[in-house]
Amino acid sequence: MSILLRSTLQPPEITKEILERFDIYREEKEIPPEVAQQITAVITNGGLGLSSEEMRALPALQMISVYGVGTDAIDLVQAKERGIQVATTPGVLTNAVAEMALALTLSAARRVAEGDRYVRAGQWLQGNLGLGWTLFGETVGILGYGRIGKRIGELTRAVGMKVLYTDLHPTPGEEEAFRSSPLELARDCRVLIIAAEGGEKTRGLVNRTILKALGPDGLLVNIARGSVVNQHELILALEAGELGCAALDVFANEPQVPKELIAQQKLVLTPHVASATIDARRAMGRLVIDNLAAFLDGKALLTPLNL
Ligand code: 8YV
Repeated sequence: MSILLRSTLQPPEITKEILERFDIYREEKEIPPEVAQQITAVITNGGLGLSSEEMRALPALQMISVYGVGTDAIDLVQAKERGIQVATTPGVLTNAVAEMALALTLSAARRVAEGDRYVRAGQWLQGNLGLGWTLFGETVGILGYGRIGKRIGELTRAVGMKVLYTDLHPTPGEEEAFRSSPLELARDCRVLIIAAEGGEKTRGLVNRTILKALGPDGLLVNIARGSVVNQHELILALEAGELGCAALDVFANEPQVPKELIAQQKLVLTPHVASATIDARRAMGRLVIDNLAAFLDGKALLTPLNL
């Protein structure tokens, strides 16, 4: 047994190929110590990652192949110290994730999910659903202007929104749209979309002050990591009417979603599915396999992280 598979990959033919081509140990509960000694590579996903303790329990580990782009659940410091290579799946999920950001934005502004429940519950017979609002002419603020953030910019521009963003540095050629802090960004936009990395640097970054600045007509969209938002303060801001609405694909403690969020009909809540299209997942799975095969052949990884 030399490769630890932490979770099943979709579509099923990807997992089938992994099981056929590699010497796989499928993680269920505790990994027996004699197996742990022999693991040289791990296949994991963005949510599960590989914690400090889990990594320490694998003394022969040399490579981690991530089915996703998020590495916030992986102890990268230990990986670097031990010379463990890490590969992710950048690029191939950008369109899927950015499309989901647009879908959540549209769904919240036009009350799509709410309208669906309204029809199914027979409420239309008693009267019309309340009004939504048009995205055209509104301003979107993108927090985290990397690959995914930039694609969200293109898509939201296509529906007639003005795009602003914040990141560590302005993007050359797009200096005017840059805002130097999330607070400044929130003040200047109606829709704030989070596309930043998770992890300690961004933990709780979107707090009540920022949500208040977004305001009672504002919409918060998150397709990144639940940890970027202070979820408790988000609930308080929504309940106090300081923030208008939220459309969330990610949460602080997945798959737990607080009852206070579930109770609010105007919110759009999805189960961490931004990259979950057949095309994106197939391409992500292919990259996981190809990176692993390169490692086993002693070749350079296709999409390594620069640790
Ligand atoms: C996936 C993700 O949902 O890329 C990431 O970091 O969170 C997602 O693309 C996940 O890795 C698959 O479970």
